[in-house]
Amino acid sequence: MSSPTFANGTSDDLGNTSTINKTSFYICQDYNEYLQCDLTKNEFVGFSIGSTSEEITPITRDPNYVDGVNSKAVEFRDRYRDFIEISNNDAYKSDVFSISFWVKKIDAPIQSEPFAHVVSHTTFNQREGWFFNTNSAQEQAIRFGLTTNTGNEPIMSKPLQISNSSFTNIAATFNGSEIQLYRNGSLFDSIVYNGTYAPTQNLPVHIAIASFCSECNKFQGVVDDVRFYNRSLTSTEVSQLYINNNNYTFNGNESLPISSELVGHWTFDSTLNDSSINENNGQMLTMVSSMASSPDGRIFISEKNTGNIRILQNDTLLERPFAVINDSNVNWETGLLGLAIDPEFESNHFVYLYYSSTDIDDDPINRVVRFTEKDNQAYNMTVILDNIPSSRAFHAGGALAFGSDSLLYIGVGDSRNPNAPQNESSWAGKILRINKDGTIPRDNPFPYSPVYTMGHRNIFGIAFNEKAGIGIFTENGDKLYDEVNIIKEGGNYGFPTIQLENQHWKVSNTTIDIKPLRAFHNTIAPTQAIYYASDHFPYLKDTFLFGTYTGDIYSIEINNKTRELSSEINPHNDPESIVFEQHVQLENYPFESVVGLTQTPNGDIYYGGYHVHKLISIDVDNPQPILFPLRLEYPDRIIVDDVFAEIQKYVIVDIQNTDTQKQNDAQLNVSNSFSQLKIKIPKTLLSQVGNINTTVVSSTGDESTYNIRDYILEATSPRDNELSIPIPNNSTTVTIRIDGQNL
Ligand SMILES: [Ca+2]
Ligand SMILES: [Ca+2]
Repeated sequence: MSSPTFANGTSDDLGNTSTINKTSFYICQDYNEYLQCDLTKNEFVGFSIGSTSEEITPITRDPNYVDGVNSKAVEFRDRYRDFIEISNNDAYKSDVFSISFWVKKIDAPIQSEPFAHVVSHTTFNQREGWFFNTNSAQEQAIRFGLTTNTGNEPIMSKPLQISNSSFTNIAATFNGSEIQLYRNGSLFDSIVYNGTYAPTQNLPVHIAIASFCSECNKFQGVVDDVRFYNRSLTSTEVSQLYINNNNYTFNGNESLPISSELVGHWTFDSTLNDSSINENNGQMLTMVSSMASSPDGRIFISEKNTGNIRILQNDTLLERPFAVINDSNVNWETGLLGLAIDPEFESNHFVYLYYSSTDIDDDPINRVVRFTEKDNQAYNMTVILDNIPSSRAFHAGGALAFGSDSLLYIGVGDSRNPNAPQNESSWAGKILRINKDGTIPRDNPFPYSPVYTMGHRNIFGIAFNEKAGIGIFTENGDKLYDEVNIIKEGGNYGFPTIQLENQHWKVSNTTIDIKPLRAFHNTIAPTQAIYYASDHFPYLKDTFLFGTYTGDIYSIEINNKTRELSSEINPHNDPESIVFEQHVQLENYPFESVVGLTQTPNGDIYYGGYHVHKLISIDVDNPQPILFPLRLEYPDRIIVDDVFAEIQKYVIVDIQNTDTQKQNDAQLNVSNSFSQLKIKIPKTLLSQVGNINTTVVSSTGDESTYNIRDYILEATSPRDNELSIPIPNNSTTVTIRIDGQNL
C-alpha cells in the first residue's frame, strides 16, 4: 500500500470545496496553568478586572462551649464551618516562641478533607509563620509545621495522636534553631531547624481553619486553653504547663511564673477573650448565606447556622437580630438560606426566608416563610410554602427571588435524589414559582403545581432583569461545569440523565433539554445572583452579577437581540446570548468566599462570607483577557470533536470527516481537497500564525503528518486571524495544529 502523500499545489488550487453550512463557537478560558476550550452557544469575550473592597463587619456568633480540660472549651464541627479569628498582633512576630493548647477528638464522622489547620498563623504560600494541622480526616493526628522563607516546604513534625476520651496537651517551642514538640508535657519530637524563619506579618490567628482562609478545610474537635509565648519555654515549663495551667513554681522558689511573656491566652472559659496583657479577644465567625436590601437601604442578612436574620443599617450590624428561627436544621448546605424583599416592601414590609427544617416525622424539609418588618423586628411569621424536599446536609437549594411578574421564584436542589429532577411531580431539582401568598399561579406550566422548570442539581442564585423580562439562575455542578441559565417556563435543564454530571452539555444529543447559556469548566460554585442596573459602577451596569464560593464576583451581560448562534446547538429558538463576561477579582486576604450578594438602592454592592464587605472600586483601566473565542465554520460532513489551545503557542482542532462518498483513492490529496474548515482565532490567543500541520488518518488507517502551510487561505484583521484549512480527500480523522510561530 502506498503511503498517503500530498500533491504539490498552491492555494489557487483549492477550488473543490463544499458548502460551509455549520458554525460552532468555542470559548477557551485561561486557568493560569492551561486553557480549557469548550463548545459554547455564541461568541463572546471575557476579562478579569481588579477591585478594592472595604470590610464592613465580621459576622460572629456565640461559640458552642463544652466541658474543657480547665472549665470550658470550644467545640468545632466541620459541617458548621465556623471558626475563631484572633486579629494579628505585633506580639506574635517574635523569632522565638511557644504555643500550647489542649485538644480532643469528637466521635462523629468527618466529611471534610484532610490537612485541616487546628491552630494557624501562616501565609498561603507558607513562607511565614507556623501552624498545627491534621494528617488525615479520620485519624486527625496533629503535626506542627514551621515555615521557612527560603522557598522550601515547611518543616513538619511527626503526627501526634490525640484522643477522643480525654484532652491532649500539645506544646511546640522554637528557639531559633530547634523545634520541640511536646505531648502531655513530654517531648514527642525534636527537629533541628535549618531554615530561615519569618513571622507572619499580616494575618490573624485562626482556630479550626488555616489563617489565610475562611473557606479551607475545617477542623472538627474540641480546643481549650490556647497560649502563645514570645519566648521558647523550657521542657520543665512545658511539663508544668501540662500539670498545672496556672502558675509555675520552680524548685520550690518563686521563679519565672508561667505567665512570663505570655502574650496571648484564650481560656475559652465561656469567653473568647484574651486574658493576657494584650487583651486581643477572639471572635467566632459564622457564614452569611443570603443578603437582600430593602428600598430604604437596610441590608437583611441570613446567617446559615445561627438561625438569625440580622440587619445592617448605615454599615452597622444591629445587635438585636431581626428574626430568630429556632427549628432550623443546620448542616453543610442546610440552615437559613435565601432571603427576598417584597417588591412592595414600602407598603407591606414583607421579608421572605427559605430555610431548612424537619417535619413531624423528623425528615428534612425546607420551607418558605414570610415576616412583616416593623422597627427592625420581624412579626407575624407565616408559612408560605412548606414541605419542600430537602436532605440532611447537601443540595437543599435556597435561591429566592421575585420575578418581573411579582411572583416568587424558589430554587430547590435535588436533595441528593437522582430521580427527582426529571420527575415532574417532585419539587426537588426544580425552580418553583408561586404567588406571594403561597398559592399556585394559574399560568404555571404544570397544572396545580408550583414547578416552573426542571432538571436541576442545586441552585443558589436567581435574578431578573425586569425591563428585558429576562431571568437567570446559577446552577452548581459537581466537580465540573457550573452553569448560568436563562429561566424558561417549563424548561428542562437536563440534570442528571440528559446533561450528565461532570460532562459538558454537548454529550446530550437531544433537543428536549435547554443548554446552558454558560458552562464553567472549573468549579466556581456560583452563589447569590442580582441584576445590577445602577450607574454607581457604570462598568457593571445592566449586567447580572453573582458571587462565587471561589471568592470573586462574576458579571455577565446578556442580550436578547437576535445574534449569531451555533448551528451545532439547538438553542430552542432562544435569542438570549452572552455578550460580555467579567470576573471582578476580590483581593480579600484572608481569602473569603462570596456567599451573599446584594445592591443598595444607590448602587452600592455588598457581599459576604464570614464578613460583610462593600465593593469600593473596580479597575476598569486594566482588564486582562481570560476568555478567547474561536469560531469554526465547516460543511455538514465534518464533525468537530474537540479543541485545545495554549496562549501564543498553538490551537489544535480534532475533526472527523463523515463523508460517505470518500473518493476511493489511497492518496490523501490536499490540492484536490473537497472540504474546508474555516477558523477564526483572536490575536490575543495567537498574535501570528506559523506552522500549520495536519495529522491525517486515511480511510485505510494510515496516519501521516503534513505541513500544509502552503495550502492555507489566510485573512487577518486587527483583532483576528482567519484561516481556511483544506481537509484532505479520503481522511477519516484529522488533527489540525496551528502553531503561533514557525518552530
Ligand atoms: Ca478552658
Ligand atoms: Ca443544565
